[in-house]
Amino acid sequence: MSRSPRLVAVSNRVGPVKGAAAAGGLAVALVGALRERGGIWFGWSGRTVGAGKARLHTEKADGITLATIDLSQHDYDGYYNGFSNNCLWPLLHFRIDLIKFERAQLETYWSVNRRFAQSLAKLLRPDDLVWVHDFHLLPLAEELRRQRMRQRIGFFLHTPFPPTEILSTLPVHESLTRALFAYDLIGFQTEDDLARFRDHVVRACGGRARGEKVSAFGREIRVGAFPIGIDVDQFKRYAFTAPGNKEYARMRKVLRGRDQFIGVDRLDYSKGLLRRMDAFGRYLESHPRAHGKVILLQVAPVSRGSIESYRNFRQELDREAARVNGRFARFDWTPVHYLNRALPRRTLAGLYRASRVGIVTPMRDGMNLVAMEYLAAQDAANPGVLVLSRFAGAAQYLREALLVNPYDGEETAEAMHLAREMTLQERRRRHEALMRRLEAHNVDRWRRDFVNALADAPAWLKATRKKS
Ligand code: ADQ
Repeated sequence: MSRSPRLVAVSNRVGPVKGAAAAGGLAVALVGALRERGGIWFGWSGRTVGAGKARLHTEKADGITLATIDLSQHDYDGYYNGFSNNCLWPLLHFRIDLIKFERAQLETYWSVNRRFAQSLAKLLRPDDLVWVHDFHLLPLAEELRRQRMRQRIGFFLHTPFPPTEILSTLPVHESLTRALFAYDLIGFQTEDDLARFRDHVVRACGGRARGEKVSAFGREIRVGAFPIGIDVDQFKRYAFTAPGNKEYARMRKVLRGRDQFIGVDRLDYSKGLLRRMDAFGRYLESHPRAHGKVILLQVAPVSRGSIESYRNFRQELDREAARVNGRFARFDWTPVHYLNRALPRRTLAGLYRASRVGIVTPMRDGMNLVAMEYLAAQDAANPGVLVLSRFAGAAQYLREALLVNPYDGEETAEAMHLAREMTLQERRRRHEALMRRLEAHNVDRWRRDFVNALADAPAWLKATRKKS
């Protein structure tokens, strides 16, 4: 048994342990870290039950304890669909126009966080390191402190952090920011997100920010940028061994020499799918020689389908894809292939590999793992080209991609053209540089850097005493 402190990961959903590799990104990273330290993964069970019937379940899998609690339908609606996805998600992606703020939902959000804290507190040991993930759980540390928990607690935000002017539109921004100061370490995806957090603390909360130390509300905490990455070797393997290899060969056969552009995104308005369709239409408009020779494969599984803004968005996208096809299709060529389905990761890897261009054009994104997966799946001897939005966190690291402003349809269309025409030499030069960056920022480094920084953060009691 390792002598280092035990790690306790907390996220809205608890991912599979056995099939973690298949589930991808976060599950792989967390399971690796939890196995190393014999830890607990805590979160919602994914089940909704009658009010008063919620239970804590624990099970062991591969040396990791999975601890989950149920939620009532009312709690799920208020906490998950309501405040998390109808208010915080658009806010964090700079979409004030889509925010639906309801005090009753905020209360449910907070009470679910309290319930999480009460159940989790019973499982914690004094020297555990607690690592909380994402915007569903902003007040969790504050609620754990109420339960007299003194452990080191870190928080990682997977989404962007918005400018203070946007955040301040949320009526309760101050109590949420105050709650963040119950953590000992807060991690962001990029330096820009970190800078916006610092700015918010100074300008909206009267706090101070000096390097990695930020203070406000009578407490000093540590902050940092910890860019998430992927397991590069694993994804390469997926693309070049069965069944990914087989999917690749099958796709090539189906394509019959045509070039494929690929987009893979949850069906979410932040991913820029509407403007991407429009840009592809513009590309076809201005490059008639591409007709019959290029297709756009857009894989977009339905996400958060019970929320109205998502349903509306899906209808608009259906219309936009149909518009481009209606305008340009011929009896022997359909330019847009559009699937609303999740695919196994190995299949995805084969499809990425078979695609000449990867199109990743979110309007705003915390990082974007698809951009990295596309690169890792390329054949280094004859790689495809990544077209990447400047507003994805990944653009701060993947500088050799063709960077575009997704609000500029003409620029995006032109990048599609440049990507398809790029010489082999140029493609290889860019791909080589990008792979070096991917390897430097792989997912192991992300979780090691975060967990080490959390272990080094001053303990709760010490930090509080110093202030008083
Ligand atoms: P997401 O918004 O979900 O993640 P992203 O980073 O692109 O966005 O990750 C999506 C993952 O889902 C990828 O691993 C991708 O392969 C997978 N996926 C997408 N479509 C799929 C399909 N049709 N079938 C199977 N798998 C599919 C949030 C933030 C991001 C941040 C990540 C990680 O919004 O900004 O990069 O967390 O921190």
